[in-house]
Amino acid sequence: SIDTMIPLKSRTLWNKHQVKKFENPDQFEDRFISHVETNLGRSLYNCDDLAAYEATSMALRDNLTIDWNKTQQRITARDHKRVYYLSLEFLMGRALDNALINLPSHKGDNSGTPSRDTVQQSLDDLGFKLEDVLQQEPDAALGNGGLGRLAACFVDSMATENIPAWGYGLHYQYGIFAQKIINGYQVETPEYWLMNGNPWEIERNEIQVPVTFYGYVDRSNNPTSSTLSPAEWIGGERVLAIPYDFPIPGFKTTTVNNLRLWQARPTTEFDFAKFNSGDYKNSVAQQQRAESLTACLYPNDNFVQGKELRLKQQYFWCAASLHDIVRRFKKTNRPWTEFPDQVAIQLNDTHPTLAIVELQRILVDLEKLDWHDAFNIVQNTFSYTNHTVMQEALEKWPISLFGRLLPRHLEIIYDINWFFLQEVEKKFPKDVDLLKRISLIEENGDRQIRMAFLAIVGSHKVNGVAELHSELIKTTIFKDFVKFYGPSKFTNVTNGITPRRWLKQANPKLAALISEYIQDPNDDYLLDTSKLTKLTQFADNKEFQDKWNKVKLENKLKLADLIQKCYDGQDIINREHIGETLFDIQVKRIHEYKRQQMNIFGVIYRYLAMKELFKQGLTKEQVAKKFPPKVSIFGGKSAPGYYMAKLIIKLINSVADVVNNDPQIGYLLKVAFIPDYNVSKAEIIIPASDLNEQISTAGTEASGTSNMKFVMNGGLIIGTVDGANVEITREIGEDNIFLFGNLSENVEELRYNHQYHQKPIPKELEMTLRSLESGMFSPENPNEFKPLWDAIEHHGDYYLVSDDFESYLATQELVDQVYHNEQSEWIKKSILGVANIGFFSSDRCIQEYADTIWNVEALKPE
Ligand code: B1H
Ligand code: IMP
Repeated sequence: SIDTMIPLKSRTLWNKHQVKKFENPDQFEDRFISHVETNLGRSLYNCDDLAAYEATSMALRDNLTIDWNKTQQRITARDHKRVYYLSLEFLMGRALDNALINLPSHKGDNSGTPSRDTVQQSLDDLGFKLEDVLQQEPDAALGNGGLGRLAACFVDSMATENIPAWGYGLHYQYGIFAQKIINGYQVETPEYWLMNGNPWEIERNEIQVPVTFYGYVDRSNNPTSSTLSPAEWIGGERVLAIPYDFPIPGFKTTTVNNLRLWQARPTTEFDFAKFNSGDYKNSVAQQQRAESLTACLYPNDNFVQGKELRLKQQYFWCAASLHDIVRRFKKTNRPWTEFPDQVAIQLNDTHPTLAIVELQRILVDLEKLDWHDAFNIVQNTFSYTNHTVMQEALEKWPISLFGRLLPRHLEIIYDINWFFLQEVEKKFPKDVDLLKRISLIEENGDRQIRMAFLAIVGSHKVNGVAELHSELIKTTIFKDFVKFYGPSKFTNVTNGITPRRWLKQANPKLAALISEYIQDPNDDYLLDTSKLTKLTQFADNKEFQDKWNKVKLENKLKLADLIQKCYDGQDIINREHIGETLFDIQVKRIHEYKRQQMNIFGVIYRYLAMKELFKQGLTKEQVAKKFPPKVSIFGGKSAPGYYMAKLIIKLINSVADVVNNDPQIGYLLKVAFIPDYNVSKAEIIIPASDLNEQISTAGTEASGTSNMKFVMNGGLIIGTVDGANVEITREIGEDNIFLFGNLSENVEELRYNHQYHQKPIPKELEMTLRSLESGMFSPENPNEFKPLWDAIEHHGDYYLVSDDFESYLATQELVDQVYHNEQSEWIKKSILGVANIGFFSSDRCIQEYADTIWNVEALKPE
């Protein structure tokens, strides 16, 4: 039943004035101008591209908001289960083009209803170019990399699949920093993405959730009671959480889901003690501090810093979200036992693990449920996704810090642990070592809470993000938990990407070619990606191959423009030869485990080998036979405090400096580092790739998702047998991917060998490292890159560059041969890749979560 604040007698008036969506170009234009003149306070005399972007966005948001209301009312009226996706990161990128693609009308449907094309035409008629208007939008870059972009693809797919779902996150004032390259070094600058306001968000000042920190636990009412009975937490510091809502449209559906991001605000309570003592300035300063809580995203990928402010962010976000979820549930008047039938909460890594503890606290302390009844509800509500096995990325919080900030939550964690260990003891009596290993508290040295273990105990399902990774967590970091719970609690859901953004939006020309040939004018293949297999029949078709190649060429030219802009107009890429130049691309966060260092060492080796041939008197044509034209493209941010990653960036830029300015080499080899890699740059870069590097040390990259994006855009992968590369190979066939390197099962032994035996360095790598040492790329400071060769030669080569280097080079040689001597074969591989990438749609992924973890069904609009 739907309740309302409006008296029944007023209902007719409300219904009479029901707000309408714009439903044709004329109505869009009307809405556009009305936003320019009213909301923006501008007019035709001063409406620039920015105002056009804002007005277009507001017009689209109006439509989405109307459908948002309908969607939410439908879910409430049907009393349908909701999914809540808790993620500290949502790397959304731009919203406008995405909203345009999700407009109801599509090619071939001449109903006159609005589509991207009609809006483009309207803007043209109003005096604007859609391309320029789209450029006005800053990226919503509230994430680091894969984990944050995955959350963004998931909200897209949940809306498209009509799953009633809300994302919950933080409304950071500053997203991931902007990266500048100055003299070859990364420099971070703050990215204030809200500079011009944000037409996509609805600030809901009417909702204010108080969140408490510090203080103490009061048991004075009942001094004999144990920690298991209700306690009162007297907080020491209070802030308010204000939601900012972002409508999430789906493709070919009017379902609009919600992404709710919380921002911290000071409470209106005033510190009168300070005020009376005349310390007005200080009491204002204290209030202002509240807002700094959600000021910025921690810019580390696959690394935890363990700062108190981060823990505060996590609790602030979990407490506000849980408050909202519980409030919504209470409106149903159902008994608490039905909470898990109405609510599924997915934890995107361990960052929101406190939500488990917070729900237990609400149920026990505030709702007075029995401890065990409460914890049953908790376990049936939550599920946890693990995204990494890297030790430095596993969250652990020191007891001392944690207990000061959240004293009651610490008690609850102790009690969860107490009951858990009792169960373990019952099942495996007298195994003291097991108890120590499996405990939620790490006891050696500074005592710490193991957040991943807490997430496992508080959830009914735990999943990894690709098959290899999901197997790996069961045999390594979570081995003891498999022993205790049995294997069925642990499962796999292989990651996916949304084909709307990563094919249709990023690569409109390829999308058009595909829909033409598979005869799908309404783009249904973007919903059912198995339809892409129809491309198989054209893989050998000469005419189709030519068109395919032409699209790639146009995309490469577009990327060449971007690179030229990044290099202040300097044209690094020779456009005359662009069609025969292999674009070899590695774009992702800079990390030693992702091995950008191996890639750039490969480039250096290639350069040295080419110079050697020239020295032997070979002509450019002869050298080109062995080393055909290639441009090596890099992009990615390093965490600000990650010394080695920053050094790798500097090396790439130093190598670029030398190679790009060597007239003997010319267009045969170029190196480019694209600064400030982000979602909107990815949309230009990925469609232009011939070859994509996915070369992590086997067993370190949980899944990777850009690998899927590259294949979906006709790029071929050179990669290790790691993460989702394994399943990509299975889907597209091993003839269509270039795999190399050691396998994850051998990594431990190889590392051991480095520790205890001097292993010889392969001669190509030796040559490369000595050129670094000679100062060839840093004449001013020959020792600049010493840490990079030391890591391999003296510090155990943890990432196994020396073990994989020869196989990497040999595979690169194979790549060159196929690309240049068997062009038609290459294009065929490219086509077959796209034809068979359908499995990696995030729609499939969301269906798996819905069926096997959330137990939730779609709720379609009527
Ligand atoms: C991934 C992270 C991550 N795994 C900690 N772990 C962070 C860990 O700020 N932190 O503390 C931030 C990020 N990110 C990535 O997740 C994996 O490395 C990828 O392989 C995977 O594709 C992606 C999505 O599952
Ligand atoms: P919430 O679920 O209370 O956060 O409300 C979100 C939105 O869902 C509201 O703005 C309404 O559009 C819709 N909604 C939720 N509950 C009700 C209800 O009881 N009556 C009418 N609309 C509701």
